[in-house]
Amino acid sequence: MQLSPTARRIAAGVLAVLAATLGLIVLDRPQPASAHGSVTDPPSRNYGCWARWGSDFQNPHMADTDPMCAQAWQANPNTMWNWNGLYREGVAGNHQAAIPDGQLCSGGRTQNGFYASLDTVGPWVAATKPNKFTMTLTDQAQHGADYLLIYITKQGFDPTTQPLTWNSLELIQRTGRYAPAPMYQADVDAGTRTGRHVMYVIWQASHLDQSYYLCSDIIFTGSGGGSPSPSTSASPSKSPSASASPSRSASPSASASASPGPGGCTAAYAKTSEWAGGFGASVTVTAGSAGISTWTVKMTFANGQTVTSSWNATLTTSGSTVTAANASYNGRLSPGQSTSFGFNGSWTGTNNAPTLTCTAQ
Ligand SMILES: [Cu+2]
Repeated sequence: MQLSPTARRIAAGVLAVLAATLGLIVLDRPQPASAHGSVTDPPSRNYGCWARWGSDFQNPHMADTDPMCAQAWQANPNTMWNWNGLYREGVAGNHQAAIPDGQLCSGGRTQNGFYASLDTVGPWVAATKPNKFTMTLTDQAQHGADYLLIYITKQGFDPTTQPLTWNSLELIQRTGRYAPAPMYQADVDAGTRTGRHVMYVIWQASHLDQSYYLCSDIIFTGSGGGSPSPSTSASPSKSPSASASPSRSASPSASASASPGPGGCTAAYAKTSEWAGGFGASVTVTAGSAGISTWTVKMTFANGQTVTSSWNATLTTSGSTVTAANASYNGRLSPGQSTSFGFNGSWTGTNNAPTLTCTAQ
């Protein structure tokens, strides 16, 4: 049966009244672990902070290695715990009218500014991507999508020093509908952009007029696709806490190491940050000429490094070998498509890249 949005809202209202009469409480406001969604690859700002630090959010190293996450956790930890709840209702498609410049990443300070810290200008940790990449939106509630609007900042805009505005964005793509599913993907072509950018995704959910506003920070390698080029380097930027963090490495160093696995995938490793005793890394997994449905990346470390936290994959350690298995939402890749996972680790002495083996099915 096809109901108009209005009819659906009325029906939902009637159900809510009935439920209340029965003594039940019906809430669609953010509650910890409530089921909605966000862009998980490249990670949205608060999803990334949750993935990198959720199990370790009191780690003092966050302030010098990931200062934007540190300020967000300080402002309100619920911004991260509710990484999937950044939405407004009743916008009726008038997104630009509803959201003032400088407030794009918080959905116009939606929900009383619950997500306001995501608008803070500074060096957000960014995912390294080739210029053609696949973005993944995870929809834990399976709302479906009427459309996704995918914007990327114009070349020359610097998100580490300038507030995000509508005029700083270029609409790259408006997708069609997605039937309700645990995740939605879109192939994105960033053109000839290089360096640091923000991808801004508006997800118009289908169950009612609910729209999500999601900022993901990206460093484009300038390559057409596949593995990141080794010449990547982010423009180092001043951060409010940079002066207090002498050990913070100024720019990510990427070292590509591809190995054609028997199942048809390659993996490329990039160290994204390093500090005394710790480091962050991201690994890009690219399917070969045949599509794949699952992947595993075996990383063998020669210098005794250990993993302390990870995101977008499940990591298990056996001696000096760490095996990463895809998450539920990023195992399936069509030919040539890429996804990435990341981790934080500890090191002493030498911190060389691991050798990688990618296998897929
Ligand atoms: Cu929802």
